[in-house]
Amino acid sequence: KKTTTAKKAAPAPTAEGFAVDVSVEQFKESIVRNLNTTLGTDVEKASDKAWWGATAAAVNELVFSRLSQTQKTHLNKDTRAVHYLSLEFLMGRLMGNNLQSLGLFENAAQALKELGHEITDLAEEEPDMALGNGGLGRLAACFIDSLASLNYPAIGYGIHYEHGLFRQTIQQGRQIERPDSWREYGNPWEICRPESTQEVPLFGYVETVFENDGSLRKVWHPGSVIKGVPWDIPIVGYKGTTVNILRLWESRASEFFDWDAFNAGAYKDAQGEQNLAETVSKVLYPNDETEAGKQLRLVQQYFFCACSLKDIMRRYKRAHGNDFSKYAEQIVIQLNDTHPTVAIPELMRVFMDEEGLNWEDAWAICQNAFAYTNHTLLPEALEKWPVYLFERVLPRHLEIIYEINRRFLDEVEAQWPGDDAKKIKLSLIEEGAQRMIRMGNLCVVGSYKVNGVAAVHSELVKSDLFPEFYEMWPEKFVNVTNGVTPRRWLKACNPRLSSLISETIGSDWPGQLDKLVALKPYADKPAFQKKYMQAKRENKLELVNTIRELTGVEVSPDAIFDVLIKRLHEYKRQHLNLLHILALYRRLLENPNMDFHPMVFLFGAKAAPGYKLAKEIIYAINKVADRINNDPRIKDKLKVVFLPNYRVSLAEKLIPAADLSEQISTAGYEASGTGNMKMALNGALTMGTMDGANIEIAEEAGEENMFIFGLSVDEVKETKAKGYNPWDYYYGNPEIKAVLDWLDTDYFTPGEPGALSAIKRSLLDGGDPYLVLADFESYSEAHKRANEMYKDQKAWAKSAILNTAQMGKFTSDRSIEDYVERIWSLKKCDVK
Ligand code: OX2
Repeated sequence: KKTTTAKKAAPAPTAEGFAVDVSVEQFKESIVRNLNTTLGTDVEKASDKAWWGATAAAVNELVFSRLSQTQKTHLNKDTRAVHYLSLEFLMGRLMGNNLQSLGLFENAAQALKELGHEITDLAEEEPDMALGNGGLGRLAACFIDSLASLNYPAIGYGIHYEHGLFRQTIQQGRQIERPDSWREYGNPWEICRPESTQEVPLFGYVETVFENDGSLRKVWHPGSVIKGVPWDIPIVGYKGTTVNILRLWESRASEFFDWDAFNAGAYKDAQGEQNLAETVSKVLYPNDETEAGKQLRLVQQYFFCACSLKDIMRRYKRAHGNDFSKYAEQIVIQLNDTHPTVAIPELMRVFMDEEGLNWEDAWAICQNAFAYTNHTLLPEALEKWPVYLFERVLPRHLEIIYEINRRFLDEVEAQWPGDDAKKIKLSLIEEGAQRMIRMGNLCVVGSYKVNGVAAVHSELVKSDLFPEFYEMWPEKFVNVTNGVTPRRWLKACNPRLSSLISETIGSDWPGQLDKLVALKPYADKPAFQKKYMQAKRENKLELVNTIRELTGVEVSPDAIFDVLIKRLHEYKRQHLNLLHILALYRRLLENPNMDFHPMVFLFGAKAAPGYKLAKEIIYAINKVADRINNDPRIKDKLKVVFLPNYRVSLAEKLIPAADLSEQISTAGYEASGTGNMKMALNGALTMGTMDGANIEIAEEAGEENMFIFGLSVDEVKETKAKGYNPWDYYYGNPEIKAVLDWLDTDYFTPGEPGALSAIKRSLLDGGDPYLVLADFESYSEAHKRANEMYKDQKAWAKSAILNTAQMGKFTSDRSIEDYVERIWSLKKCDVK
């Protein structure tokens, strides 16, 4: 019998502590064998897609045995585990990351080379797994990577969307959304587990049953039942010992759901339910930081929470039977934003209606099992559900929420006797023409910890968002500053810099990012500076090619690459950058010999399909880009590029090539940011406001190695309190007036004057809610400092190196250790 690579390799960890050691020859053998036996093709006729698939299969041979081993170990040791509930996991591609985690990237690349293929080319065959919108979803992906890398028992729960975030194309400057079909041709990384299918009830009514002993019992008679089928994605920890899973639920029609309706002749109703069942996991809501407010979204939320809680319960009962006294000791459920809040009343329902616990016991367990992460203070993102929707979709949960509220308002009364205004403000139910359930309040009441995602944000959560809750339960509120996985965001995406770092200070930094401080002494060594800047330049050269392929625009690697990549939102102020570009253009037109180092402004951003102004900003960027890039008068000094379809795999190309990292949100609005960390780690200097994690980046990297500008959080509040008037800036600063008036002409949209006016209107008539004009001048000054500094390549190199050297804090491994210490109390569990 043939032995597989996995069987040969499993017992042989490498000297550096990687779990498996696979030689180039073994890898070749495995790829070719999988080409034949898994892909059903051969070396002569295989397509690139097949080669990629065979390589993935070869990786899986190594991963699956570790996966079973991990699950066995966790079961036997019956360890406490974290269950990370998130409606979004923005995973990107998995091949590079899995190979890096196994320590096999070089051998795999060499094996493929000897078989006639470049691993970087084959990598392009993998579609991004874009099951998230932006920072919140990508954070979840970094966290499950770190949990596995640190050997913590953990599972991620989410939805197996058929379509992830839309694919963006740009036509005549405008964003067009196209469906994303990431698993059209199958996905080798996921395993279907039909044996763990769950059923989810929906709709219907609640019956009150009077028992003989005088007590009441509630019985929910659902109107329909849908099925949740789990798909598991193995999450390979760095060095490959722990392989946790991400479990994503796919909705299907249940076998029994429609029989009653069907037999009664209500074929159409039955069909309707079939449709619902299949629609639930069809598509990710493309909103970032905006509440969707649609029934289907509520059903999505309940669907994955109910499936996940049943899955957790099944595992719990296997070890503890019906003794729930250990539940909160063994299980912590982290709510990634308010999206999974309905898990709180669902767990209450399960304990009371299905397991027969009384309210007090059930509530005590719940309150010790849930913890909640807040990611934003934006009012439009704070979820509220109309009571009537709950009544229709989840009638039993509504009753439970009312009872939670009744008991909670008694506590409010005890704290502030007779203060009805407090009760109105804190109630889980917002009264009004349309009564609403406040999901944020429910989270705070039902969780034992509430955290913000950067120091300043966590303070604002206490002082501005939930001040009374903070007064009631001060110890509930903690901070955990975000982080990013250095495996993906440095080691895998920037091999040039990674090799240089490893040659210089050793190769254990991907698992212990603090070690990067050892680079500090090299920051002013000319020889190291040269190598560091050489790596940056080669990354830029590669990006120059990507830009040409994607947009046809030709840019020079000698220019400063200024990168602004994130979801499009007014508070992130892409339009501040755009106005400044217009100002530069104007200055250059007036004085083409102006002392100015050439710049390339790179943008990547998707706008929510219904967010009009965001789409207008994308249009304006593209129109301004057209005009500037084709203006021979200023030609080589300024280029503007909007890269279509920004996503994880594109970020991996932009970040290593960035010189300047634009982090220019209105202070107080960007909870943390994580792109800021990724770019600083890769040696870009931050152009930023004192907002979110920028503040902590400045503490680590030193303000002198950044370009800080703009109003602070307090100044923003003061400015608004005083009554901010954008017209003062319009009339007070001729340059601001000139660039805004430019938008009303047809200079950028020939024959169509005013096609870009929406931006000007939002800033003047709209009141400029994000203080773009207030920060313009200070932004422009900061850019002058950056441009000046770039001319001194040594000074620039030194600052860039000091950024890389001092980003150790921002590994998601540190974030996870903070969660463990402040919230989760997990123990590491070694998998042998
Ligand atoms: C984002 C926040 O906007 C961003 O600042 C943060 O870094 C990220 O979450 C991860 O914590 N949707 N996305 C976010 O918040 C919400 C809501």
